Amino acid sequence: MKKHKILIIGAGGQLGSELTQGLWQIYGKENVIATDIKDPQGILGQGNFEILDVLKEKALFEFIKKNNITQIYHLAAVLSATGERNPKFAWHLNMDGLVHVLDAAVEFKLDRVYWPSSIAAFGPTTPKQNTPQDTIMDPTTIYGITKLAGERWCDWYFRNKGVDVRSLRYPGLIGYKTKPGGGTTDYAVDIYIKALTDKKFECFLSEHTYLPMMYMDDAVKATLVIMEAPAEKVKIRSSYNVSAMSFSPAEIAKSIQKHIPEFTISYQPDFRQSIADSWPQSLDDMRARQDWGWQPAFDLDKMTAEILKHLPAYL
Ligand code: AKB
Repeated sequence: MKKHKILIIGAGGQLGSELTQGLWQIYGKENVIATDIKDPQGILGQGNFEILDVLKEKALFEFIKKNNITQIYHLAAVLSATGERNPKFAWHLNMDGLVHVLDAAVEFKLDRVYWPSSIAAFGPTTPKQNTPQDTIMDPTTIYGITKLAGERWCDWYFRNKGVDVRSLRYPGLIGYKTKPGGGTTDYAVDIYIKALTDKKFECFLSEHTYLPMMYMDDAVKATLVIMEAPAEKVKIRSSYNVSAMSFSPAEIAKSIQKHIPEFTISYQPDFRQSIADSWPQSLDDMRARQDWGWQPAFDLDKMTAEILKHLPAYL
């Protein structure tokens, strides 16, 4: 059996740090190198970690060669809210970083590559309920534009260069081990922290803003399952819809109140409201279920119970 040597780019982020732990468990710390542009914090502290900037193509290629890398998880990206503040840099990192990785996959004949897309690749005229896999995609944020373009790059490298690239359109990801950075769905992480520390939360989205969301354990599971799937089962090479739950700020507040009755929420929508309003409210992920057996395990109340149990140790 071929030995895997895995490189994670952007391992210090919210998804990266938990995915790294999952990969360490499966493949062993010696076979999984976590990298980012800054020293690791928190849960990445005791692993195989190195500094690497995906925008430095030559250094990236040298790193892959020196370490005999066979697979890359490329997670480094600017998210939706931050991307609107610095659109040129979001384009540079999100696009050039991806193309560097895909070129490296060709050059070093990598076994496979993982790259995340997002619900942000959809836009205001996309059907909002049960958004189909194949539908109108007219993203209005620069982040969403890079995700849609990135999907097309992945599909192009698969068809024209034979790169075995796999991708998921993540909903908002909710975890408690690391803080998120710069996303529109991040209120659903902060709300748990504030529920425990202040017993109140001011939300930057309005009360009934429905968005698709996913608990981090499910996101890590979906990522590992699609990466383990035999190549012939991965029939979509742009990116798969994956879904777990949808809720509004009012509903997550109610779920928290079942554990912390005195918790209160208020609403002060800002520029992120129009980003949220341009995204789907729920997704049809039938293709992921049929093609490679996707099945989420967490709904809103199960996730809330889990987070409120474990989060205090991380505050
Ligand atoms: C964001 O809010 O920008 C991200 C996403 C939905 O991709 N969490």
